Amino acid sequence: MDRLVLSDAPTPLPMEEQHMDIAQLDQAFRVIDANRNGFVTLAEIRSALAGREIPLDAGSLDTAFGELDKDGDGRLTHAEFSGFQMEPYKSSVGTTLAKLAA
Ligand SMILES: [Ca+2]
Ligand SMILES: [Ca+2]
Repeated sequence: MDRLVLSDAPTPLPMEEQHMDIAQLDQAFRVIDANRNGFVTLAEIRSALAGREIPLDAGSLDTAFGELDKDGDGRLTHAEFSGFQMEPYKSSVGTTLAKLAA
């Protein structure tokens, strides 16, 4: 078997704030997806926040969830969930959800 040479591995990206948000939301998705089926529901988000006693305006969450659920199946894929890193969702609830990664 040939040995892989990793001499041309890409250099890591600088740790900018934007990348931190993406990494945190990524981790938050895994925390929220309690049954690990690859989707997060509104109930899972509420449960995760309640479990950590993180306050979040329910109306803002409902609105953001509904708008990010592009196919309207009542659950967010990882791709749909990543919309929380963009405005206006980032300011309304995305930053709060990222706290679940801590
Ligand atoms: Ca789930
Ligand atoms: Ca969906």
